[in-house]
Amino acid sequence: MNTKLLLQPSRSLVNIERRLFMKKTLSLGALAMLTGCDATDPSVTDRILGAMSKWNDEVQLAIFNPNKPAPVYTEADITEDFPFNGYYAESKHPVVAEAGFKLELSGMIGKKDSWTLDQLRALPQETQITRHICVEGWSAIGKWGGVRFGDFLHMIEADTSARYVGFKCADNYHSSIDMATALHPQTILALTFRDQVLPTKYGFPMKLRVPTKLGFKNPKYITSIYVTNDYPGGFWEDQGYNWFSGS
Ligand SMILES: Nc1nc2c(c(=O)[nH]1)N[C@H]1C(S)=C(S)[C@@H](COP(=O)(O)O)O[C@H]1N2
Ligand SMILES: [Mo]
Repeated sequence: MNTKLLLQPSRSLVNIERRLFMKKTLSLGALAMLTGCDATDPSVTDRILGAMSKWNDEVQLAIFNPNKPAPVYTEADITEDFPFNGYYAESKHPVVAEAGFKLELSGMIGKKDSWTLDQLRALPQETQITRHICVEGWSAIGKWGGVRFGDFLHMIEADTSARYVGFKCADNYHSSIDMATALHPQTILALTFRDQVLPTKYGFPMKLRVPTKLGFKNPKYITSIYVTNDYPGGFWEDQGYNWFSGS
């Protein structure tokens, strides 16, 4: 199975899907507007909807299988020009200074002391080569290194019976994940990219790397982490993107 092709569906298909994510529902009229196709012709609508759901199914099967870890790749598979993405142009991404930086912790956490980057770097580190999938129609394989997030949560005595872990970012982005995903062995608090300090555009000082979720649930430029039972939502989640978006 050529997963590379499967995971890079046509731009228009993804755009439709993206709008569907946001709309959640779809009328025939909307489908016609989005695609410019004659939505009163059932064979056309069937083909579009069929292709969309096929893409979904294949992504789900290839990546988001709750019974299997996300696929891992080799150094040779790493995407040379890993794309930047954000809700603004690349030139506008935040630049967080290391001097004085401290990761803030709050909510249902026993040890709420903040963490410097050197303290985080002194913890056991691991790397992963996994595929990042953006709902905007691209996917890329990258290598990230950092602290296994579940270990970190235990270390700070987070209440792991809580429902959510939320993230606040230097660019005012925010996102949240369920506790099971937070404790997933492949979820890491990434401090490096391709064995170098995480470049600013990819989220310095740290990003949460969650290979079992879509790209938008991988917050970059994290400045604070909290544990809560109150649904925290997120930047895209609040605009109608499916909150779960993964396995
Ligand atoms: N802080 C922050 N994190 C973010 C985003 C963002 O705009 N701000 N965009 C998300 C989306 S939609 C994607 S696809 C990835 C892109 O990560 P990359 O720039 O490392 O490829 O970051 C995610 N995390
Ligand atoms: Mo994305």
